[in-house]
Amino acid sequence: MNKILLTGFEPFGGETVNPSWQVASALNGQRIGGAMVVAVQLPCVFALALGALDAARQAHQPRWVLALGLAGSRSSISVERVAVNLVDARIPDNAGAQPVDEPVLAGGPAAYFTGLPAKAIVAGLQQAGYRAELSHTAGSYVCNQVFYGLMHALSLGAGSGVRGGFIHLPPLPEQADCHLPSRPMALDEQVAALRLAVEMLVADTPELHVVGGRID
Ligand code: PCA
Repeated sequence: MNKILLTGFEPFGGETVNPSWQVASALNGQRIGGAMVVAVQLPCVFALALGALDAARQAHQPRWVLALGLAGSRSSISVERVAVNLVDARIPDNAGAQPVDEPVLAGGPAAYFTGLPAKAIVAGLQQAGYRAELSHTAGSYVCNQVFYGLMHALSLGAGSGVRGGFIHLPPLPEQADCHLPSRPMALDEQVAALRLAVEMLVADTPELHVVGGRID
């Protein structure tokens, strides 16, 4: 059976939980729409995260790769559209490194677009009643690094048919240190939303060409 690799991050920035790993591990081992979910945790460490992702891809040979991370200041599930070749860390990573103005990949292209049907996933989530949005920046921290590295690796394997991308999740209600929205999304709701996103991805849902751009 085809596999989907779902990655989540360990807690970082002084938090004790990270919804991205809680969601990924909740779906681990489940069959969703004809695919088997394999969840792997990534370290929130610039020097290790991409190596861990590559090792997981080698080990599991997934047909889809969906990387998840926490966006502590957002209130919706954010389907990321673009990864940039930039690291500019606002806080140190879990190994104490805080690189500023470095490329993810020296000499690499400035950016990669997601391989997900991002607008279709946002629309599908919204129709099912979940708060979701299209995002044009995954930041400049470890999540963006992993997203960029993933899209770079998948571009090298163009033709292999592996599709992937990145989704940021909002904080859980118990993450009082984060900027909590008035109605935070509980873990159950995030898990259910991501199950639907995985279902749409493995069904090879085509992209929706509706307006999703922003002026600012
Ligand atoms: N969020 C951070 C890194 C790990 C995570 O879950 C980010 O958005 O870069």
